[in-house]
Order: sequence, then structure tokens, then C-alpha cells
Amino acid sequence: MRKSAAAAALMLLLFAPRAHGYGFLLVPGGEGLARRWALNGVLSAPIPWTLTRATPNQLAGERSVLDVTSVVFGRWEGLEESAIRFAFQGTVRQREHSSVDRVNLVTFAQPGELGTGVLGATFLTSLSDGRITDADIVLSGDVPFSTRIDAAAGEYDLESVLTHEVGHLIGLEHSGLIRATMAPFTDRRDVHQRTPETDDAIGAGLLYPEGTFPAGRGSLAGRVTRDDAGVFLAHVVATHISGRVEASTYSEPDGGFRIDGLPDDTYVVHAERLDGPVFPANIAAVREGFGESETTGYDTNFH
Ligand SMILES: [Ca+2]
Ligand SMILES: [Zn+2]
Repeated sequence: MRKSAAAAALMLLLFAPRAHGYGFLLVPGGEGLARRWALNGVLSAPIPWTLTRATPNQLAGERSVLDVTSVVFGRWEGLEESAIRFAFQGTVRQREHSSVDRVNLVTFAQPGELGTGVLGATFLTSLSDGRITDADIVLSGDVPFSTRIDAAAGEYDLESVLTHEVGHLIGLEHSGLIRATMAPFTDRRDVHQRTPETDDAIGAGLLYPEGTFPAGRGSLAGRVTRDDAGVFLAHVVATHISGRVEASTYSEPDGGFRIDGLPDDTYVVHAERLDGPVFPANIAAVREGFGESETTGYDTNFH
């Protein structure tokens, strides 16, 4: 796995979000039940979103925040695997977010409101059956953001951070793959998270499948064990025989894992402990979804 300077946590899941698989946000104590905007994955209507007219303290760049936000929602809509759709409701003066107003607000925090090193947070509210009823994206009020097409040193790319947060808004948890849009870290000037990677796209497709997806694609399933006992929260990675990392998931409490949506081909699968750069704490929603702690006491050896 590629190591990368992890400058800042992109987000905290504050309403007990949960992750699994490509990283799904699970219902706490829901035995793996994913939180999403429709019970069966079929949206009855596009997900509405609203943008605050409040501006961040430090913002540079030639594009408007609305332009960037529209591009970001469009990116997730454009994935061939997923039928996710959004509907812009307009801009509002409101800056404070509310988890019960059923307004899915994209807004900027007041200085000091989010924790140090947190660039953005997505607040999800859902019912016990997993249906999301409200989601607000709150961007840091403490760091310099850029709307530039070409990112500049010293600024965080608003488009990248928003693409990551919209991934949370649709129900994705952090990926263990650092190159993924749903990786929990970014750095100044970094723009690679503007475009969802294969594992991000597969995750979105499994939550809200387009057509018959993942029919016609391949699946890998198995069990990670140690002394015959299941290993919980091993990072299981599927690498194409060419060397390209395609997707990853996390093992469940019994050690079981399943990766769907893979193009038919030959893969090398490995399991590793989440011992950095991504740690179990970065996917707290998965732990909480199963109500168990990760398996410890083993190391990863590559050969
Ligand atoms: Ca709200
Ligand atoms: Zn995040």
C-alpha cells in the first residue's frame, strides 16, 4: 500500500455513522445494516440539497462555491455503476445546520466549531431501518479553501473535500485505500479526491445500483481467520493481476468478507491489519455497527 503524508482528517462522523465494505455507514448496533436514502436502494426522488450563502473566512479562486458544489454532486451522479441523483433547492441565508429540519444543507462552520485538523464533517440522521432523513455537510471555518481549477499551494481544494463529504452523505464510510476519494486524509493542494475511484464507484453502485449492477460483475468472498477464529476489521484488498488495486473492504466479526462489483478477471487478495495510515478509529461506524472491537494481536507481513 502506498504511504502518504496524512495531514488532516477529512471528517468526523458525529451521529454514529458506520462503515463497512467499501465503507458503508452502518446503523449502530444494526448488525451490518447500511444507512442509505432508500431502503432497497431505489431512490423514489432525487436527494435535495441546499447551499448556504454564508461564505468561509478564507476562500480563494475563480469559481463560485455553488459552481464547485454543483460539479461535485454531478460527479457522483455521473458514475455508471450508480443511479444516485440530486436536486438543487437553492441558496439560503441560514448558516447553522439542523439534523431535524430535513434540509440537507451544505454550509461553513464558525471558526473553532469543528475539531482541529477536520476539514469537513457530514452529519447524518437516519431511522432505525437505516433510511437517512437528513444530512448536512459542514466545512471547516478554520482553513483556507480554494475553488481554483488548478489547486494552489497552501490551500485545501474545496472540490476534493466536498466530493469526499458527499460520499458520506450518500452513505459511504472511509476507505482503507489512500488513493480513494473516501480515504480519510488529504493534503493542501491535493486534488486527487475530486474524482471517485473504482472502489468509491462500486460502493455507490451497491448502495444505489444503476440497472442490474452488480450483475455481470465478479465477486470475491472469504473469511479471514487466526487460530480458527474470525478476524474483525482486517482490511481486505483486491488487486488486479496487472497490479492495479481495484477495491477493498473490511472483514466482519466472524472474519467474513465480500467484495462485489469487480470486473471479471484475476485478482490477488490480501488481508492486512488497519495499522496505518488508516486505523480502525477512522472507520468507527463499522465498529459501532457491529458493536464489537477490532481483532488485535497480529501484524501484516508482505513478501
Ligand atoms: Ca439538516
Ligand atoms: Zn470522511
